[in-house]
Amino acid sequence: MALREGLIFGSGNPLLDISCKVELEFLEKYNLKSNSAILGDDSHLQIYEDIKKNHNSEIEYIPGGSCQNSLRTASWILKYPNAATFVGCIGRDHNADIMKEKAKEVGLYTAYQVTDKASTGTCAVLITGNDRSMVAHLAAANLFTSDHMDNPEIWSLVEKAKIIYTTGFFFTVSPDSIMKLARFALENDRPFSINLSAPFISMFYGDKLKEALPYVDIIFGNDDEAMTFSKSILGKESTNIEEIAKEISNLPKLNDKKRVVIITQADKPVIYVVGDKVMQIPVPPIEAEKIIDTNGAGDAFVGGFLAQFVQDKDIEKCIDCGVWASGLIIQRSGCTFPNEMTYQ
Ligand code: 26A
Repeated sequence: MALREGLIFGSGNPLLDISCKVELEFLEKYNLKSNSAILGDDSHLQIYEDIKKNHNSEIEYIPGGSCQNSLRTASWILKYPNAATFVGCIGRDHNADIMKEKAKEVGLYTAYQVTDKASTGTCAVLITGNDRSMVAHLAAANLFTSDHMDNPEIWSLVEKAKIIYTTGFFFTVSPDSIMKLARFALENDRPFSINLSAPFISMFYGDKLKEALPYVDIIFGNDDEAMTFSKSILGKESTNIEEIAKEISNLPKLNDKKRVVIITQADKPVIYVVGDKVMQIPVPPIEAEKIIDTNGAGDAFVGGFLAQFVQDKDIEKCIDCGVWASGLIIQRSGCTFPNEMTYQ
């Protein structure tokens, strides 16, 4: 399939990651789990000051935001300018400029909504060993409105897309824009894909997630998120990921295509379910010394998947590229890419 502009359309929270290695006591002070993502509240306002005071030399500023990471990864793999479009809301500030520049470097087209009412969102990424605890301060990202997509230039990119992707995280911001994309996808026979993103989405945004699910053709998540989904949405406590994935695949759907459910489990095999068909794809081991941080691993997996999907590759090939991309990203800080490598 020939590459072209606008193959992937994605919406999410554009965030600048402020990443730093911390001690476990630091997480305890703010009552944070070592491997999770949450929305920050007033009790987290001091985190940035605190890391600056204690770790100033080791702080890294990396473009982040889950969907934006996936689309930067897909763009970097495809190496075709503007093959993917990302929308989300930013402020008018230096952090926004850093993100724009980093997106442009890999050829991701960003059609940001810009607000004067808040600064660009940030995410504290607190690294302990191989784990990362993320506290998002959405700020401008929280002000995204679905009418941004009514701009004819942007809507034409939705219409052009071969696949539409959004994150569970975005349900905290703009469920109506998710539904707008979902309805378009259904009516125009375009695959609609989402990510479970974090346990708190199923726990606290379950109603919104349930409303979108009948439209979802491809759903990504990790084992933790699958288990929370089972407990909060299916009402069943279970640790059997294959069974949970099967149940998710078989939940009611508005078109007659079977829902594809893809659950990653860190270094354990990726579980991939279509209806009642369950498959496992092994993940090649990466030596512990080579792992820098796992920030962005799940996002890179999705990016690799999407990059192959839009080239009409079969699901196994899409997952293989996802595994390759996430393996690469954990050997680097955040979701950043080596220039010289390409996926074969
Ligand atoms: C609404 N929340 C909590 C979030 C996020 C988020 N992206 C969007 N919304 N919390 C963390 N992230 C991003 O996840 C990436 C790693 O998977 C971080 O910015 C980080 O780049």
